[in-house]
Amino acid sequence: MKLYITPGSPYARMARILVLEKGLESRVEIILAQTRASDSPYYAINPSGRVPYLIRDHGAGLEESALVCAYLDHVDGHPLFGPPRDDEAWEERRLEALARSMLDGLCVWIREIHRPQHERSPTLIEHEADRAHRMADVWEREIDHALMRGPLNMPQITLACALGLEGRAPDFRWRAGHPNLREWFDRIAARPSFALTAPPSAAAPSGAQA
Ligand SMILES: N[C@@H](CCC(=O)N[C@@H](CS)C(=O)NCC(=O)O)C(=O)O
Repeated sequence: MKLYITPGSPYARMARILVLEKGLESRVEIILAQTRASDSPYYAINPSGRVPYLIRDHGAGLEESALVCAYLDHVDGHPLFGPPRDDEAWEERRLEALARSMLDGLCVWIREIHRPQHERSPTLIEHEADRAHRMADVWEREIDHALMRGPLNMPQITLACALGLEGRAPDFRWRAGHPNLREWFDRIAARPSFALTAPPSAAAPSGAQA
């Protein structure tokens, strides 16, 4: 299989974490894609131009981090990250959606602050900054949910990839006033699959944009 990524993409990072957690390194070739360039050769491979993009061994390519992660989890016939037991299924999906909501907003914010100054919208930046800080308050409470403290799952991976964007957005100061979240994040960030996929910090080239 071939997995197209950029080093700074939190969505691609989720797929890279799955590759490492599932021990699929020998089966998945990680390839750097050139995104956000008008004449990128990557568009001939994936016309949407987005990452992650997984080309299966004998099949069409897959887009969308949730689908790519689910495929990587199931490819060996021994899924580790779902589906959860019936009574937990909706709770897990609720938490994953909450984490993804934060992640999606952060990516909009980070893209905006990486634009040339004259193209940036202060209104959008303020809107996304406020959203991110509200979501950090929500997660300070939710982080004690049993599913966030139990075995690794997609809500945990998604939230950690969102919080891990702190180095890409200097004003995303979620640590202050959120001691539970800080303790949780620092523990999960030390896991080898997270440490090995940490995004480059703010001054990275455009290929590392969120
Ligand atoms: N909903 C998609 C989002 C993927 C996405 O937006 N990836 C960004 C990088 S963080 C990208 O490839 N951007 C390139 C572009 O928009 O052309 C997913 O979950 O995979």
